[in-house]
Amino acid sequence: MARYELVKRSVALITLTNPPVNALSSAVRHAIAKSMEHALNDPKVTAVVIYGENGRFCGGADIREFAGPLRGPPLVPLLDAIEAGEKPVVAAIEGVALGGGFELALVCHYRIAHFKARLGLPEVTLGILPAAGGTQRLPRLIGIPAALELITTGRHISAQEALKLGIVDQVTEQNACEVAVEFALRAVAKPLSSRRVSTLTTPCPPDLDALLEAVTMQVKKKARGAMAPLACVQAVRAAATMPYSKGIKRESELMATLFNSGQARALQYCFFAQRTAGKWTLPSGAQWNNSKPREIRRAAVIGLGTMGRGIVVSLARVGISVIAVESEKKLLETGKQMVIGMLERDAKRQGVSASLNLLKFTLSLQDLKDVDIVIEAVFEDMALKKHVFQELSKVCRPATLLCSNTSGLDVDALAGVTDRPHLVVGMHFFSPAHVMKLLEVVCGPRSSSETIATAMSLGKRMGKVSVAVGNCPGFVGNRMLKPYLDQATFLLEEGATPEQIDKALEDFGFAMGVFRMSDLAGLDVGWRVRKESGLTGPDIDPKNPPRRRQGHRYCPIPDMVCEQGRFGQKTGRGWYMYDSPGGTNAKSDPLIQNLLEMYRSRYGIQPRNISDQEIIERCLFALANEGFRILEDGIAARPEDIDVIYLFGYGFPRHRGGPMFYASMVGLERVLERLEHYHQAHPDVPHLEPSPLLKKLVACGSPPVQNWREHIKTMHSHL
Ligand code: T1G
Ligand code: NAD
Repeated sequence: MARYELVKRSVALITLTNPPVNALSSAVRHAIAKSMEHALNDPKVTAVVIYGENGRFCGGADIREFAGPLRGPPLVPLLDAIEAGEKPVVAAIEGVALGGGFELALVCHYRIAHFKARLGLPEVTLGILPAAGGTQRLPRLIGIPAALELITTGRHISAQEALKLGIVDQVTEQNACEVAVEFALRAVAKPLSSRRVSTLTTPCPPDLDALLEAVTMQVKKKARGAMAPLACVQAVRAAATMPYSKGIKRESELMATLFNSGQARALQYCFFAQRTAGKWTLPSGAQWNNSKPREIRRAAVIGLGTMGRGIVVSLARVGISVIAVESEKKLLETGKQMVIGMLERDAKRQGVSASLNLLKFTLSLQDLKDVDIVIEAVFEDMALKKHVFQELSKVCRPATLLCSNTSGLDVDALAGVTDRPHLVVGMHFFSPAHVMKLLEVVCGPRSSSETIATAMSLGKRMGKVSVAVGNCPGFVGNRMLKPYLDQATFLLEEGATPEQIDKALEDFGFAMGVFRMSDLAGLDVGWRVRKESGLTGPDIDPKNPPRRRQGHRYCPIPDMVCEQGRFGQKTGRGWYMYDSPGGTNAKSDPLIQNLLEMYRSRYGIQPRNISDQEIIERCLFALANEGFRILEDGIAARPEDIDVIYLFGYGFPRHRGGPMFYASMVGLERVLERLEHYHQAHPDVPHLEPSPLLKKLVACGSPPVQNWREHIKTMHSHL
């Protein structure tokens, strides 16, 4: 777990050897303690270098050990002893120095970083805080404002930024270990007292209280209910106002509160769920580690609308050449200017030149003969998409992969019109596609494992979190959205307002409530879908009871809003009003209040007071209930996949873990009981009826979410 060797006759080189990230497991801590003791006691040793094997210094505490009792030497006294030692210790940082790994570097007397290294204290993203002295040492080294920013965001910084901030002493393009050994030899004669960071006085701005107050407000607003960022501010305050010996106690108290919280469990679950999602498996036995993706060098994107532009930018950013196709000259030119603008802004931010030579814009599909992959992003219209796929089938060489960015249409129906159904797969990006991290890879029944592997790996290369899902209307994310949206509009009928519902969801932690989100996405999109599915529009049979469609309860309020030309932010009016079309500042609109009142009186609905609890339960339990059905249907392979989709695609609060994890935290029995209650009250709403899988899990004693798979595996997989 750590190798000890003597180099240059007098330097003890301690190399952490715990792949893949040299996490500080109990065995590693034990090995460091023994090695340090040896080095400090051996008279031949004049200096020490700490290094990590395989070009990775250290990824911090071993998160997998958090679930069990602490074993092995605790980190704080171990690190204090390294700092207090009488021989200079130099950290040779390559790859990453994160969390406890960064804290280990902070107790070394000098830090040398490779120019590609990244450093940071990401504990806050795991619902905890840097608890091995990080909140006390970093402010002493770089001052309160910079330390607050790094600790409360968990942001990784480059070696160059670390040098500017005074965190590292030298950045090198050579082997950091070799440079550190030479550095250590030169450090032997120098006094160490000023190099012990815990003994430094924290540089404090004169207006410390005002600064902490302002940061607390700012952090609170961004945290949306997460506790860890605020605890981080309190810990840094201790570094400013207390001696190290007291500050470290405060850090430990705050950590104890966070460590046992549901939020920390949720955030740590998210960390592993994200990694689990990459490990897709098909019933055929093909999976992430036995299916080879194809190499993608040249891509094409069809349709340069909202989605196509972002997809082109995401591809070009990672060095893939792209041919972008539009249907009309004017649209092609507009799309081209937008894409170039986005790439130029990118390049300006990074201080490099935009990779515009990778791009080609055309009106002709004939130009796509030689591409490796095509991503279609034309209107959501099956006939049009089928036509495009038929054309592509004729034009592209037989090995070209054909992908669709459809939000919910049948990917297999598209495969069926081509000469290569095994090379067809859905690549469902989220808007704006150059920003949003989620990619649903929609596996049709005929998609080959190589095709799926290629789409998953391309997504990863584009910086996306890719999740493999089965093919059904709406796939996973949009299929679950329907019951969630329906509940929100039913609650409007019954007496709630858009403001109240949004506030309840935002207090829960959503980035945006459902109505603000709909205004942003555009209300016309759903309206078109409802018209196409025969739920609204001029062809509806007037004999239909007014608030029922296809045998179920139906709320026509969203259609009424659209009929008034209110499509959301883009028209300056939607569920809210905005200063102008395209505005983002949502204000309550009395016209919507009137519309709701008139609607209720027209249908004789007596509005009632609806509690925030009911809003949360109805919206979120309906959402999770559909998630259970998706698992039952084999459309998602694991609850983790569903949670990752909601975290990265729909703004679900990370500190709640995702809809499925949240249901397990609430308690499956309670979720079942509430769904039964609401279904009894609303028997004409099928999605409130508890799913068989939920009932089954409750009957099995409500196992933790990581064990649900055992209860699902007998069911049919569409993946
Ligand atoms: N503990 C346990 N496992 C870890 C781990 C860790 N710290 N970091 C990574 N892994 C596993 C990961 O689950 C995956 O496993 C494999 O390593 C490769 O990871 C005292 C309390 C370092 C930037 O938050 O951010 O220190 O899926 O796929 O893309 O104050 O991993 O193969 O089975 O992510 O190259 C703080 C977390 C801990 C860093 C590498 N540290 N790690 O990214 O590979 S708390 C962190 C990362 C702490 C102290 C406190 C990234 C990475 P598997 P990967 P990667
Ligand atoms: P959009 O209307 O903004 O753009 C579609 C573009 O395709 C238009 O510019 C149109 O001119 C072009 N086009 C139409 N037919 C064409 C053809 N034959 N050849 C070349 N170009 C053609 O639509 P959008 O929002 O970008 O959606 C595109 C696809 O992405 C749809 O399938 C949609 O469901 C899906 N999608 C949209 C979102 C979203 O939030 N907008 C999110 C995920 C997926």
